Amino acid sequence: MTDYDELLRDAAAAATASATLEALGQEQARFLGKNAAVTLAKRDLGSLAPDARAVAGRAINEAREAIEALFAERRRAIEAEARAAQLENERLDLTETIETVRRGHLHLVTQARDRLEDVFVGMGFTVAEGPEVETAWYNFEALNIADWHPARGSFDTIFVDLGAPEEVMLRSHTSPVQIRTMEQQEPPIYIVAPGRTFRTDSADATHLPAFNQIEGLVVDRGITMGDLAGTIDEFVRAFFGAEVQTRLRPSYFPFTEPSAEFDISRADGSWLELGGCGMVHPNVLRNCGIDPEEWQGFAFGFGIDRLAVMRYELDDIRELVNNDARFLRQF
Ligand code: FA5
Repeated sequence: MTDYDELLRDAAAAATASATLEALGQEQARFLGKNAAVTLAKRDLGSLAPDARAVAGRAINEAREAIEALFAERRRAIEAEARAAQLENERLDLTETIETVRRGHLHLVTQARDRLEDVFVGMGFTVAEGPEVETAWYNFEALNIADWHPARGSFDTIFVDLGAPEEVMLRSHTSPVQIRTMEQQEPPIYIVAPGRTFRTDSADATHLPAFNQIEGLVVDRGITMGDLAGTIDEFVRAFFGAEVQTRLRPSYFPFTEPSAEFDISRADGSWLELGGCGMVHPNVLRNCGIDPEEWQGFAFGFGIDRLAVMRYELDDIRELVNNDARFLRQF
């Protein structure tokens, strides 16, 4: 019996020392295989007397079961370790991926447009909109630009192949929204209309074929050029800061009389053209069923993309549409 106690201790040590299933299998064969002590002892039982045989047989079976239990337990332990190691290996570390996800934001032209709307809404204007595809009536005729008028040529219009020739077009300015508003609303009118406009202009440092304008229109009693100048001055200070100055220069637009172009001052003392403006021409008021003897108005229109170029001191207006994320991310 003492032999088996020692055998069990040896078997327990051998099982514990086995680090892999393969090593454990080899040790198991050594303690339970056909040349193992318990196997050989069983074979020799026949040579014993019947009484002794029963006692020895029971001892051998107990020893064998105990050794089998030892190896089974060790096998489970090794398998559990292997599973734990595999799980650890397969675990995904997502920390880095989450950290590199960037949030998008509004394009800087959209930011400028939103800010312009806020400034004008703060001054008592409401925001109006019109279609990007227009008819000759809204884009030209109602604005006092008859089809023989040379000013039509200066708008470099993109026509749509629909209806009569040159009858339907992508709007070349936001001024048609003036007409649509005056047709639908009774004065007094105080609106701004931002939106996309299109011309056959080739893209260069200061031009885009598709760009954005914002139109302003006021129609009320007793409106003068002084109201126009004051409104532009107030808006420019709200948008650019109190140190920026404005000036009006005489100019010509068929839909305003008198007409002017307005400039803003730059840090180096030079002036930069922002847009056109003037007192709404009596013909335009009449075209919309408004009596010019009773009502007067002023209007202005300028480029939002050019405004963004000035505000963010960009070298080239095309930066706005190149969609280079490294550029856009800065604003
Ligand atoms: C007009 O479009 C007039 N409708 C403005 C107006 C409205 C005058 C109301 C009087 C009363 P003009 O063609 O100058 O005017 O364009 C106005 C502004 O749009 C320009 O000063 C410039 O800022 C911008 N602009 C014109 N063409 C382009 C272009 N190709 N790319 C970017 N901005 C442009």
